[in-house]
Amino acid sequence: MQDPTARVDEVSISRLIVESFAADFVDSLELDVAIAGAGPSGVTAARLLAKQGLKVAVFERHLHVGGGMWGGGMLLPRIVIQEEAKYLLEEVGVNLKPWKEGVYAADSVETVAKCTAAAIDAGVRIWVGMKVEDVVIRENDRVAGVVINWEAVSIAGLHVDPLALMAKVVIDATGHDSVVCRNVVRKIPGAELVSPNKAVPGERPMWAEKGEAALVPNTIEVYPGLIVTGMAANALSAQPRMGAVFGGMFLSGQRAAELAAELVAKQG
Ligand code: 48H
Repeated sequence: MQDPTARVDEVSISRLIVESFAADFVDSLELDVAIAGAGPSGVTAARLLAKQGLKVAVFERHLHVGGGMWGGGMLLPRIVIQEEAKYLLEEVGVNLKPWKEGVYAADSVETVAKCTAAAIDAGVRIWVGMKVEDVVIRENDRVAGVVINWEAVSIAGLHVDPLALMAKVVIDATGHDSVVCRNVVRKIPGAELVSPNKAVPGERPMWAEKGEAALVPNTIEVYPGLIVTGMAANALSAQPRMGAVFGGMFLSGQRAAELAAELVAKQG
């Protein structure tokens, strides 16, 4: 039998990595939906959209996906899930342990792994180490794509011009900082999003039940072509944080997917 190590000389390794990356990345340049942030809301929205056959990519600034899930509650790797969101986790194979009526515990590592794997299996491309630093606009300032750069470039403080790609819809799933929405408010005169004169007020102090209840109603198209989901939605509408309860994040991701699918359909 041929020695398998003989097939992997340095040039073929480099060629494979560059060519394989280039082919997939070029395929991500025109998307139905571009999602900033691979936390629970972004990955759930991505999976549900890809399941409908839409072309979806997620851009995550870190090298790891999962956002705030890994650390559970204060580094104890458990997250709390309510009955209403149970099926969104069960359909990707997460084991939920009943705790009291309508409330379950999930292992945060298992949840990240299974949600991510299911999204990839549904056809989502997840690009890590890439930060969404701006949006592309078209007529009437409609959001029409994202501007991306390596997170390592911003950490190093280098002046490197970005790349851009087009998307029929952009979803801000960047969590507490609502990065994409803040950027739109800062750069587009008159873009007030949901709160006149106080465009991105930020989240309010903790009130778990109120914060959870606010997530789905605040998952909206905040600006033409831009949907906000997850913690970013609460930050945008001055709603409370909720600690390590995550049901609302998954349900908000589901709502974002519904809205995005409708907008994509309208654009044809
Ligand atoms: C690309 C970016 C950029 C950028 C940030 O924080 P997340 O987990 O967000 P959600 O909303 O899906 O979930 C929120 C939840 O994790 C949480 O924080 C809770 C429940 N908090 C309650 C409380 O009381 O504190 O994920 C956002 C992701 C992260 O992975 C970021 O690295 C990433 O977005 N991100 N990716 N471009 N500009 N900014």
